[in-house]
Amino acid sequence: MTAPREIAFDGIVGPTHSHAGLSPGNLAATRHAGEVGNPRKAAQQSLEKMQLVASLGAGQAVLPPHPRPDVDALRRIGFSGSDTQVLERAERAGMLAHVCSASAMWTANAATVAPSSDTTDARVHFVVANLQTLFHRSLEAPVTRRVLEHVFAANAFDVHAALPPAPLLSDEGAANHTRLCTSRGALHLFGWGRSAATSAPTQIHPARQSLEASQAVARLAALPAERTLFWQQHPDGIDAGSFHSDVLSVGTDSVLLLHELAFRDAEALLSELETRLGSELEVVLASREELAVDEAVRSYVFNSELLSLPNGSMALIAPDSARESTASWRWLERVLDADNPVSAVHTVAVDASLKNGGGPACLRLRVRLTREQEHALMGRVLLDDALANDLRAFFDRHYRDRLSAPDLADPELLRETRQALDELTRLLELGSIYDFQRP
Ligand code: SUG
Repeated sequence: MTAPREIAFDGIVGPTHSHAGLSPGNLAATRHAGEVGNPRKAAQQSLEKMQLVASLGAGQAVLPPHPRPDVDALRRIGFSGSDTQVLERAERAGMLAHVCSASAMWTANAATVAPSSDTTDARVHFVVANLQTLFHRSLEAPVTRRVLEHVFAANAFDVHAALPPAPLLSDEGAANHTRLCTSRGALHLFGWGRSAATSAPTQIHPARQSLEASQAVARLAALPAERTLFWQQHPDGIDAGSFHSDVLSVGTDSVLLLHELAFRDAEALLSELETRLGSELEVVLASREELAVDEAVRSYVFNSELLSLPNGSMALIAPDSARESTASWRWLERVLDADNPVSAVHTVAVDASLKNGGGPACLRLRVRLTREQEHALMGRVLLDDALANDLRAFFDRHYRDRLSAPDLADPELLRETRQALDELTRLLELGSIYDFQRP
């Protein structure tokens, strides 16, 4: 068995990317509600980010978008008639935007993943996230499951269905999960926002992830108890706009970067981590004085991708909004100066995604695979230059460069998006994965 490497699976931005303000507590999404979207630019920006990651020698792959508008979901909630009538009726009832969101692009919320090196049965486990907090995101779970079952079909992988969709088991996937690893072994840190015992910890914004869900995910993922740690997100952090723990923290292997308000009682967390992982763990903590929490959320500096590169160093892929904030940039410089493997910061323009509250780290699902497991992947999903060129041409051919709320009811958009996704599944050699492709 060869040493595993991490592959970032990014969600290809769907052709209905727009700004509908669907996520309370996600300040960027709320702030940009109603703006005209540019799906083509959004898709190209995220592809450029993926190409940067691949050019650094890190693993990069793609997952396909979900079919939107989701006409079947509208039928399930009582809209009837022809597809055109269903779209019109849903628009009049104010329900259309919910079934048009391209939110599956934020694959950090698709599932939680545990690599075979850490699980009791030595398989790679995926637990699909139920995303039950928000209607538009809850629509993702069945399609995510089908896509993951398709790509990770080999026996080395185990894809679990999402947890039952109830507030008690509210699960937002890997956005609340960090795998740290030192010579003492791996530790999976699960951030959670509320539990049955702490029913309403926040004052302003909803806490999405429940402790009960995180525990269920860890059980399903076959992670032994000694490899897990469950820690509460700081309620003040959530109230400041950190709806997932990846808005105020990022970590991988022996490095953890976090804001003081990412987790409750940061000092106790760090001392527990040191007990479990030893002094090899390198932590850089930003205090409120150094970086005000509002500014950290606005700049999305913690929502960077932290990559372990083949030469043993690490690089951060930060949103360019981090450069525009003096305090955030100064903090990044401190990360670079500190005694840790992080030796470079690259910034990327992903503003179309950022306007909906999704930075670089939201756009990828980290999957650690051995070479053998990598070879067992189905479909043409690993990004190389040829695939990047094909995707770029595909976006140019099929994606609009302007999409406003009234356009969502256009029956032509439904036709266009189905045609595009049908072509994309062929381009990615995935076969027929969507309901609309099945007789
Ligand atoms: O769930 N935004 C997403 C952003 C997800 C970010 N993911 C991570 N932090 N990992 C959300 O709030 C907004 C869509 C809109 O308003 O049109 C949205 O769903």
